[in-house]
Amino acid sequence: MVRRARRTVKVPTEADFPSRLRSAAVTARVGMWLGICFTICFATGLISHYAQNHSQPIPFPTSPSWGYRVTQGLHIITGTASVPLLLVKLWTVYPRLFVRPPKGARRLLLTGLERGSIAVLVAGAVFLLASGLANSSQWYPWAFSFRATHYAVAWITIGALLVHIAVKLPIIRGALSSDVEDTTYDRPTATRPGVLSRRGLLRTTWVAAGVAVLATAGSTVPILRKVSVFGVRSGDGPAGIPINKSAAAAKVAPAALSGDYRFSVAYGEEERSFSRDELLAMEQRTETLPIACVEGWSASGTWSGVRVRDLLDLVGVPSGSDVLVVSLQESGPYRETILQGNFADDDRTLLALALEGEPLALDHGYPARLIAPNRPGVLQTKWVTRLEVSA
Ligand SMILES: Nc1nc2c(c(=O)[nH]1)N[C@H]1C(S)=C(S)[C@@H](COP(=O)(O)O)O[C@H]1N2
Ligand SMILES: [Mo]
Repeated sequence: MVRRARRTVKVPTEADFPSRLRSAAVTARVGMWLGICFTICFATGLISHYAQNHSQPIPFPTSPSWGYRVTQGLHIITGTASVPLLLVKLWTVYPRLFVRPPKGARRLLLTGLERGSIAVLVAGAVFLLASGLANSSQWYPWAFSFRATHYAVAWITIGALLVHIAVKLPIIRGALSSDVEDTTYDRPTATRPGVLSRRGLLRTTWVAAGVAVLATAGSTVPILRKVSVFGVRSGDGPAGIPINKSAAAAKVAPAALSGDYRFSVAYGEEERSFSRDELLAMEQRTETLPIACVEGWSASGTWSGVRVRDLLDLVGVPSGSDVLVVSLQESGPYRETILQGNFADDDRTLLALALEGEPLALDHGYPARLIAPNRPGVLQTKWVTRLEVSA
């Protein structure tokens, strides 16, 4: 029998990380930009969450029509830029994990609380960025509701971030107000010169964040499309507008192409029904409005069709009423949506029948789709068959 040699596992100590690049002078600078990105991402995330709520005690505005396009574009761009910033920041502070806990119950407790809040912050940030990136590449490998979970974790993370900034404020201020080469806030054992200078590391970090931004922004900013390797769906699709869910994926093709298609508008018992040709015979309006997907891409189109308010007037729907928009889709979370009263009453809100002068493509919502200004893409219901208001 061969006796296994006993192996000793050596837990590293912070002295095992001697690079002077791992300094609070670097951490604070990267952290400041990470904080700015996180704040913009949080604020635009709150806007997006509110815009998707069914009930909006303060009505979400319908103007400017491109508002959601900008806020959601910023959300995805700042989120993506945060990935390299977070990685570099974690790299610079990583050795601190191996600092031996202090003696004495009080100091141990304080250190425990501080590390606990950092653990929450790091776990929250990693979750938000990873789930957000997966979502923007249309990959949903989880069972929970993305929106509810991402929203809840965002609040926890922003809380932990505020605690973290408050605790570190003296170091942050000291480090930011002195030169990046200053060693006041360095660990005593971090003295070995790095492969880069500190300025070199910072410059590389900004470039990495810039590349991440350019690679994402093309989903929203047309001139950047060519460089946007992450903007998977930019620019393709009929009339230059990407397709989110195809008619085949939504299993609506037979119903959408059937000669039996009818569109109806109902207010209580009052109801009117139309074929697509009858809709085309009504007064047609044209509006240029963007589709801005929550996943970050957006594109502007010129839509023609019947004004939703004109349709509601046919059955006497009072102004300000919320409208249920029903699609031909038999299942799926976006089968039906609520069109809030102020959106239903806006003159630019259409039941679109055409895009860029051509009949709507099946994948863009043929025979008819909703298009409203400043509305999250996910609520721009395709394959619409009914507008309904309860009396
Ligand atoms: N019925 C129905 N409408 C829908 C969807 C859907 O899954 N089902 N997806 C929505 C989403 S998430 C977006 S971003 C837009 C995209 O519209 P497009 O595919 O015409 O670009 O359609 C919306 N309308
Ligand atoms: Mo979307």
